[in-house]
Amino acid sequence: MTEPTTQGNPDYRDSGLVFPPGFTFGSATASYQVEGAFDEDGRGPSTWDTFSKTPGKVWNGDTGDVACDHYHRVDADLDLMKDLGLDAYRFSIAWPRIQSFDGAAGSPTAVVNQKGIDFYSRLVDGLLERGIKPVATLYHWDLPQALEDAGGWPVRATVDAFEEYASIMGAALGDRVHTWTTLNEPWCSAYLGYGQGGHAPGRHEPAAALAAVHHLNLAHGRAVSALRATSAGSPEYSVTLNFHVLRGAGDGAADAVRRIDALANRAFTGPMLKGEYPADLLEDTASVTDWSFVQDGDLAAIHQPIDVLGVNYYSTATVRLWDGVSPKQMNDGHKGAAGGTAWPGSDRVVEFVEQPGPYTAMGWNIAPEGLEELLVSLSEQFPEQPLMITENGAAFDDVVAEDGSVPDPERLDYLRRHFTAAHRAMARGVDLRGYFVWSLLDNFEWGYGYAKRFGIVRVDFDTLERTVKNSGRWYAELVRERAIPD
Ligand code: IFM
Repeated sequence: MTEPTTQGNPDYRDSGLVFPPGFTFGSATASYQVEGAFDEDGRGPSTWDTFSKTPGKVWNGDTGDVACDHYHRVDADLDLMKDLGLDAYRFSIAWPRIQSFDGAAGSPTAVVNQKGIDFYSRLVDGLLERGIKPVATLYHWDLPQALEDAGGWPVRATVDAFEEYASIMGAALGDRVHTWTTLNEPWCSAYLGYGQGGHAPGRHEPAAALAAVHHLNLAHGRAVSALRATSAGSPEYSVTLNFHVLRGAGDGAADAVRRIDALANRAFTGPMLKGEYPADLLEDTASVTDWSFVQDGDLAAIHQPIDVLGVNYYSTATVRLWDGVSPKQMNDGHKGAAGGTAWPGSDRVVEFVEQPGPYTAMGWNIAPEGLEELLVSLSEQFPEQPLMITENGAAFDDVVAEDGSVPDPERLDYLRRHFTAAHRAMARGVDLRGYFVWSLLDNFEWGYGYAKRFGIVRVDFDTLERTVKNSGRWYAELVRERAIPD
């Protein structure tokens, strides 16, 4: 891959660029990553509690038991958001706080936990009091363990349970939430959770991963309908996908890209935005599953109109056809304690090639032009669909200065370049409604535990003290000026 096109381009400038009125500047977190209070006020166990407490699954044995202690520090965190001037806050709801599950494994029965609802109700009210729009995600990976014990996302009953959960949340918060997001990154839930195994529940079952893809798609569609039926206000509806921006290499590059694009991107945009699975996806995976879990009426149920499509973007990937002989490369940014494949049907066909740097602390290549390219491509594929960047940001090894400040020039530069890329996409006609920086706080970064820091606010995990990093100050200035600062 070449150096980012935003560098060395005489027409390029990265400061002073003005965003339109009404553009939403936000920041995001997720329940298991920040809340802590893992066993308080009726919260039951999730798959991530189980997974993180299984030796060898998460770096250093870290868990989300305490995380940023956001559950107890919510008021101070809300004040922090106000100080930063955020227009919107994207958070997720921990399903295991909302329903507790009883009964034998295989047939769990759910009881509503009012204390869990009360927590999110207070959060939403606290946001509104401070003039911050609540953007609520129903599912950011913390599946109640009882539902996993009954089969998890590969079984259809989980979709029924999710629909019920969506109705509960619609009735509880649908009068105040600004935007509902059904799922965060179903690619990770399905393929990393059930195929590759680097995420909870850590299974290595390629056919189950594809069944999970379908049931997550169906859960999205049925949740949109359930939320619409129960929300008393007039919220917007969305889903967040982590798109893979792909480059091809070698002979057959186009085929390698097509295969991974089908699994990673079109497996979700096809049913959600067009009401169909791509024919090539079904062909590529025919040796793994016959897709008989797709029932009559499912595609219509999945294909619900949404107000914004949430786009998560971090880096690009390069793929090529594997020759079947050389040691296989799988540098797809999702290594770790895994063992299975995230690419059912293509794992013996395609390999991922090391990306040229520079890299973030995750080892992900920094490629702002990929964001511009992705936004333009989505807008060409789905011209009527407004877009929202629901995550973009970077982990770096921050150093605290002697005066206690946190200068993080690499993160600041990363954000500047990606905001510039988004602005360029808008100048090319993309209907981009907003941008959420990942993340508000340093937090539990899944398999990497607390070793990777994405926050624009530092969290000292010994004292839980928060310190706005220089990138956070820079972002506050961007939000205030509605233009990219110098
Ligand atoms: O921390 C995650 C988040 O939970 C989902 N999107 C990617 C982020 C960085 O890995």
